[in-house]
Amino acid sequence: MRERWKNNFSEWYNEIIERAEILDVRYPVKGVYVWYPYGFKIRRHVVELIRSILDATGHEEALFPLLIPEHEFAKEAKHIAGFEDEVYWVTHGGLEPLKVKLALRPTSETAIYPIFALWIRSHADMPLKIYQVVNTFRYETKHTRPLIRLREITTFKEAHTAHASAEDAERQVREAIECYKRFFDTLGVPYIISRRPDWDKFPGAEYTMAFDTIFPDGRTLQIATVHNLGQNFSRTFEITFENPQGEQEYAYQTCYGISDRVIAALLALHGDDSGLCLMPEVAPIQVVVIPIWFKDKKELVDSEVEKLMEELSDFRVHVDSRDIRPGAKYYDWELRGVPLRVELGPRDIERGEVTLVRRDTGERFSVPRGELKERVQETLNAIAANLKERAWREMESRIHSAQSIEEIRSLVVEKGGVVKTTWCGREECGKSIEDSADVDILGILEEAAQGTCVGCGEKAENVIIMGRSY
Ligand code: PR8
Repeated sequence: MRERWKNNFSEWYNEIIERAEILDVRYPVKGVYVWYPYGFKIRRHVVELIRSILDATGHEEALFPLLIPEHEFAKEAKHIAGFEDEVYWVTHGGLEPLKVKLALRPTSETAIYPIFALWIRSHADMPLKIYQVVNTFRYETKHTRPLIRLREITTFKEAHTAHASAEDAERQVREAIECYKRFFDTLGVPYIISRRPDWDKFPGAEYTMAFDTIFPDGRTLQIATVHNLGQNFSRTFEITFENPQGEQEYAYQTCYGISDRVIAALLALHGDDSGLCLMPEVAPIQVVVIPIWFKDKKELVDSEVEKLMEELSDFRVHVDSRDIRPGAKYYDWELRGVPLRVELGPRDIERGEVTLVRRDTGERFSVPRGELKERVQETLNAIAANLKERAWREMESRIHSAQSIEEIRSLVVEKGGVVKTTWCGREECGKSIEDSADVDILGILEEAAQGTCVGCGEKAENVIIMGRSY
C-alpha cells in the first residue's frame, strides 16, 4: 500500500523519520537534528559505499579544519557573495573578542585551497584528488527539514581536485559523474543529470552539473553536484605549478559533493504506508529472524534458530526474541524497513523448511532448509533490483513534455511533476519563463534541441527540465 506515502508524502516523511528512529527532531536548535543509533547505522553504510567508490578511483581521504579565518573566506569574490548570508561566525573565544573572525565552513574550498597552494609545486603533483566527510553549517532561511534542508549538514562528503590542464579537469567532471551514478545505482535512487543554468551555478564555478531526483509529491531534490571551477579559485589562492615546459601555470580545479539528502532520498523513495523499505546494501539489519514459539517447543525452535544464525552469518542478521506477539514484531521491523524476514516455527522445522517474507512485495514463501543461504542471497538481490526498478519507473512517470507556459504550470503545479521543454538559452528569457510559469528551470539536458523556445518562440538551443524543488 502506497496511498498515504503518495498522497500525504510530507506527513508520511516527518512521521517515519521519527518513528523508525532515524532522527530525533526534538533538539532545541532549528535545522539541527540528532541521529538515533538505527539511523546512524544506515548513514554509516551509505558513507562506506561512497568511500569505497572514491577510494577505488584514486581519491584520498583527508580532514581539514571546521574554522576558516575571515581573510581566507572572503578572498574569492563570487564565492563569498554566494555564501555570505548563510555563514555562521565565531566571534569570541570565551569572553574575549577574536582578532580574526572565524567562519564555520559552509563548504571547504576556502579551508582547503590555501593548503593546496602549499602542496602543489609541479605538474607531477597532479591530479590531486582529496575528499572528506564532515559536518558543514549553512544558515538556511528557507523552511528547514530533516535530512533535506539542514543548518548543520552532518554528512557532507566533499571532493576537491586539482589538475595540470583544462582537459584533465573536464575528464574529472565526467569521472565524478560516473562515481555518483554508481553510488545512486547501488542505492536504487533514480536521478536526472543536468547542467544548471548560469544564474544557479555554484558561487565561483565555471559551470555546475547536478543530479536531481523526484519525490512522491512531485518536488525535486538536488542530491549531488559536480562543479568545474576552472582557474577561478587557483588564481585567488595562488595554486600554481610548473608545467612540463618549465613555466608557472594556475591549476585547474573541480569539486563535487553530496549530503544527508542522499539518505533522505533513499528513505523517501523506497517507502510505503507501513514504513521504510531499505536497500539491502545499506540496511543495518538485512534479515530479521522471528522464532515462532509453541508451548512446549520453545527449546527446539531456539536451538534451530541458533543453527540458522550461523548459516546466515554472511548477512547482517538479527533475532528478535522479545517476549511479545510475532505480529507486533512484524510491525516493528516493517516500519524500520528490514528487507527480509525469516520465520521459523515447529511446523517449518518438521517440514525441513523456513518461511521468508519480502518487505518490498509482502510476498511470503517457504524454502528448503538446505538452500537457505543461497535463497536469502537471491531474495535480497531480487529486492534490491525491484526497489531500484520501481523507483525509476515512478520517477519517469512524473516527467512530461510541455510546449507552452500554461502546460508547464498545469503539469508541475497541479499534477506534481517535472517537465521537459525547449529554451533559446538567453538568461532574460529563461527568467521570464520561470516567472510566468511559477516553476524553476532546473537544468539543461544533454540532448539536441529541436523547434522553438517555449518563452520567446525563437529557435530553441537547449532541452531543459523544469520543476519545483525542495
Ligand atoms: C558545494 N563544494 O558545496 P553544493 N542541507 C542538506 N543538504 C544540502 C544543503 C542543506 N542545507 N545544502 C546543500 N546540500 C561544493 C561541492 C564542495 C562540494 C547538498 O556544492 O553547495 C546538496 O545535495 O552544491 C548539494 O548538491 C550538495 O550538498 C553540495 O553542495
